[in-house]
Amino acid sequence: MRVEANPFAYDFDIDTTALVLIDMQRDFIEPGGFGETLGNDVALLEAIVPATQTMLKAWRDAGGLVVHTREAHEADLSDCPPAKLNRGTPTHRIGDLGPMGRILVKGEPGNQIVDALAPVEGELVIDKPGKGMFYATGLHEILQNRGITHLLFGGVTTEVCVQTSMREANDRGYDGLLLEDCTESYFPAFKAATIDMIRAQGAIVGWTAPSHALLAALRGTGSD
Ligand code: TIU
Repeated sequence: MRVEANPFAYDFDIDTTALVLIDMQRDFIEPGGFGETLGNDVALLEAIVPATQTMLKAWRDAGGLVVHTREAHEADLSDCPPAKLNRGTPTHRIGDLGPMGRILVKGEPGNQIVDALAPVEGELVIDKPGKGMFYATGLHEILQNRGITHLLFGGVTTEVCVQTSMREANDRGYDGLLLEDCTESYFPAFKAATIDMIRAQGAIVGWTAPSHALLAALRGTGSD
């Protein structure tokens, strides 16, 4: 299957490709979570939910593997290094009690994936203590065991957890494609810069494409 992508066409087989949705959790997308405690306007991020939902449905219908990640820490914060815990001047720190429970803590209401994109049986849900999806998660081994070589990325935020995960994936030998309208940042300029730098220098980190290009490929109306 071929997607019209940048900087050039992206070829993949559904059987060896996973759709990865990074951290589409209430902590980043809804008021009262980690994103807002850092001083961000979370309204921008909610806007990508409909396009991401359409993509998720099409990928499920095509029979592709779905991976959801959450940025999530143990209740005792034993997996949260002081360097992460103490960074900046948020109104609430990781582990503090906010309106949606303890910030970025496993099992809390704010740590759940938004309802519109909730995982279904058979999909992978990976809790990650870092920004990247491979650090301390075992995900590489899981994907290798399933023969996955290609990863389609959506999620938040573009320049933090999504970009870190794409770079980690690139270094592990995956071909990654970022779905441009299924990712968002609190800073539009950072999103634009991230898309530019991913596909620069002949896809140095990977490819990017609007979701309609992937949908067209799945419908068989793409270029191949
Ligand atoms: N702060 C910010 O932009 N992002 C994060 O802290 N985590 C993710 O991107 N998921």
